Amino acid sequence: MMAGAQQILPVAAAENAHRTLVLGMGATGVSIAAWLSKQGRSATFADSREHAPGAARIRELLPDAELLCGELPVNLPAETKQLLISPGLGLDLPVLQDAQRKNIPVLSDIDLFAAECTGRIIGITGSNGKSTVTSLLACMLSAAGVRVKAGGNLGTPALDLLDDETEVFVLELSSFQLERSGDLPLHAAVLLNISPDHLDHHGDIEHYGAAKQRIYARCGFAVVNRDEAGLAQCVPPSVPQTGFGLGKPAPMDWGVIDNDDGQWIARGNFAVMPVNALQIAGRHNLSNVLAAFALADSLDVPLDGLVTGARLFTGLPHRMQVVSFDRESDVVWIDDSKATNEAAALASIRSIDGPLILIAGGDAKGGELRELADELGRRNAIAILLGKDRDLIKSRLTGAADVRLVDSIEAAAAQAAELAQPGYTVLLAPACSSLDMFASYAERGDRFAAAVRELQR
Ligand code: UMA
Ligand code: ADP
Repeated sequence: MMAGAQQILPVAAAENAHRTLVLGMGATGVSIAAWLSKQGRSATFADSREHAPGAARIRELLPDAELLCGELPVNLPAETKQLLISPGLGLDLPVLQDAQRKNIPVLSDIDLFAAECTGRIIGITGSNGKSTVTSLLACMLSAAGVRVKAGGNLGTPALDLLDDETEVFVLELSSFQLERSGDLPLHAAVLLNISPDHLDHHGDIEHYGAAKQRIYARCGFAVVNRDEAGLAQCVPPSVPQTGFGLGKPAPMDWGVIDNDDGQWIARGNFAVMPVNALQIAGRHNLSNVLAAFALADSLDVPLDGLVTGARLFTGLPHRMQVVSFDRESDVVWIDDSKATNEAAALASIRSIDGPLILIAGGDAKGGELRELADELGRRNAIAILLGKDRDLIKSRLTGAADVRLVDSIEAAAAQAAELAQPGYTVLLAPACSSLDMFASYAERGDRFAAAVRELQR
């Protein structure tokens, strides 16, 4: 049973240190420990990993907590009154079934956050663009004079953001977090897009989409991507909607209009800022900017401040980051290591003109990658593949692209340097997660950039 935030155990009812069971001792588990510690409470923590990354920190925060490392309990410890679950754990755990049998509420850190938060919460989900829209919106609101904090799946766990001064909390919410939370009381929310990702966990796109659309369940304002068919139907009928899309907008929506001096971001007919004033490139990023404006529209915030923030935003690392433009060889090297699924890689590939060498591969997470193969075939691109699913990708690409297999990101960069001709772009957009070979997408991107620098010495 996933419970709503109103069922959170009151502090007074939790005097017994071990009435709360927390599953997972990663970043979320540590944030829950810090939150419990501030309330003078404790808990039992469990993690299936022998060396759970947050165990030492939890021990510091809660010296009397019971820590179970190496396997998860099958049944709830006696007296357990609530169970808190981290996003990385599956929902098929026997202990969750035990909780359901015993009618014990199962909550996420986001439920705890929402129950305690005094500011307005804006929720952002989608298969791609979440981190960009979350950071961009925070940048825009900050430039407009709003006291704002951003976090959640972005990196800083939601509970670590809590304070009484912040007016707006912008939360990136993953499908895992939404699936493990009750109906969240969000001031405004957006589901940016849905494309296949994490299918190894969710089973199919329907279950994945169902988790994501939960973001709208209890929101005050729904922001809807008009360019993605079917998303408007995910919003409950009673919730007001503002739309955004890359075409000419309806009167209250956000979109793009053509003026004498080029394309402008517009609300209805009102031209707000020129598209060429943005520092982030590609149509997918223009869509992200429109989403951020539409979300900000739900707050009473001066528009010129928002425009300043949008102009200032230079993008996040490992998202279409130019790591080198070598004038001598006339080759551009781009790190888009955060393109961890097919749709993200396609958006990036399509924002680049001219001849292309794509470095891809890793863990495809159950993705099919057929559209990627078609696109590379159309582009007559060269594909350099690495990682766990390189053979799967190769089998999709056979005949469609010139394919090379390598064993490391350094070898991929070296191979690309050999093949690149003047005018080429070398793009790292793996369409896969990095975890089969790297600690994170960031490490993959950093190693790529270092290899490129090394080749140019
Ligand atoms: N794990 C175990 N056994 C356990 C608990 C966890 O093997 O008992 C594994 C999980 O399967 C997972 C890893 O440990 O592979 C981390 O899981 P976790 O629940 O402990 O994760 P946290 O460290 O708490 O980090 C989570 C988010 N991670 C996931 O959802 C996997 C972080 O998003 C998020 O920044 C953080 O909470 C704060 O909110 C990361 C992420 O990769 C960036 N998210 C996925 C994505 O963006 O695609 C969803
Ligand atoms: P997320 O947090 O959802 O993973 P990011 O903002 O970190 O999204 O962007 C990850 C990658 O997804 C980018 O590097 C880019 O390749 C792609 N991307 C970003 N925004 C979009 C979008 N609106 N539609 C499709 N792809 C996108």
